[in-house]
Amino acid sequence: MFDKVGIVVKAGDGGNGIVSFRREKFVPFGGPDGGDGGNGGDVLVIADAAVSSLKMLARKRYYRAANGKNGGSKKRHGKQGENLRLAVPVGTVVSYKSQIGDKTIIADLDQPGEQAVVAKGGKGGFGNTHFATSTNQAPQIAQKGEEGEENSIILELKLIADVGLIGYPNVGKSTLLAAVSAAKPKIASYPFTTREPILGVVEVGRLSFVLAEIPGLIDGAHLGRGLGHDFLRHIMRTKVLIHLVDGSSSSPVDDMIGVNNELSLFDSSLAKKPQLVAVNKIDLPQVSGRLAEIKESFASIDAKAFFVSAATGEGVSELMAQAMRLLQSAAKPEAAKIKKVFHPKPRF
Ligand SMILES: Nc1nc2c(ncn2[C@@H]2O[C@H](COP(=O)(O)OP(=O)(O)OP(=O)(O)O)[C@@H](O)[C@H]2O)c(=O)[nH]1
Ligand SMILES: [Mg+2]
Repeated sequence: MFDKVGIVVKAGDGGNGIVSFRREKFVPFGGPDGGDGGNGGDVLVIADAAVSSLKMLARKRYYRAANGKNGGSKKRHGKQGENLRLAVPVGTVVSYKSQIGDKTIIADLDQPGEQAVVAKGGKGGFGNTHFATSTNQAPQIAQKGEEGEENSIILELKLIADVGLIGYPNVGKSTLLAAVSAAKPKIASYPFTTREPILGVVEVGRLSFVLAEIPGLIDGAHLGRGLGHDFLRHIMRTKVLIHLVDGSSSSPVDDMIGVNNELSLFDSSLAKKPQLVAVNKIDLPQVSGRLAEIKESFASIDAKAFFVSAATGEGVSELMAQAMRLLQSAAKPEAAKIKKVFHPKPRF
């Protein structure tokens, strides 16, 4: 898999400025005319819809942009070093890697054409023309070009899921994902078992969609609490959400509202995503004994919930079928956006 690639990028060094003096017939003391060096080329990462994987970039470890050329006499500027553009798939996240291995995200290239400078080219040095003063009209100094930046970067391709599986910790997201797909997430009776989004392919008849467990959503997630922020960005890309709540909680409906609040605090468009709510763990007697009451509490806020048991599979296939239908209708407006082009026939 090439969904993560680490490379080193080096921007071009700036060209040197030079020391030079005008030499003309009949001008005994020509002034300084040393030109400036050209800037070194930058290294950029650019999202390209025609690129589908990071495989090509993984072939090399070191990438460098061209150096700037030195300045010339007669105040000639050195040529700029050409930028190096590395094309990556849309949906690539770019981070710097520090020497101790820490990662800092610098760009999330979501849209075709979006780009990020990952190493800045060095500035060209000044030629001696810049150093002439009233007392020193024949400066013998010029500036060296700056070195171009060198950085270790990590490129990660975010796998884009169609459906996000959200909910507070420990509600049974992993259990549900394991029940409907071949994914094998760790399941345990304590919160934060899942620490990174996990994907699985769900088959519904002849169709399928990619379901992602989004872990770590707690109150304050929009502020970065829990495993918060990073994962909320993942949900931005999904088209439909399955919102799982624990039927054995004191108030499943309040849990749903709590998580939804976090979503809208993070980004109002998240709260508007089509969402299916499912009350889980209905196999437990303390849950099955109060189904009517839970149903009533959802109805009182005009919400409808599915009732499922990820453990026994009850109600699960209906939930997935509904997610598939919702996904199909969510995908339709995209198709309608394609404009028809009419080519009028030429008249003779
Ligand atoms: N009885 C019962 N227990 C369930 C059901 N679904 C999940 N559980 C249990 O609930 C606990 C949490 O399940 P997980 O699937 O790990 O929950 P999660 O939402 O993925 O939790 P985190 O990843 O830790 O946030 C585990 O002990 C599961 O066995 C269910 O339908 N019925
Ligand atoms: Mg989990």
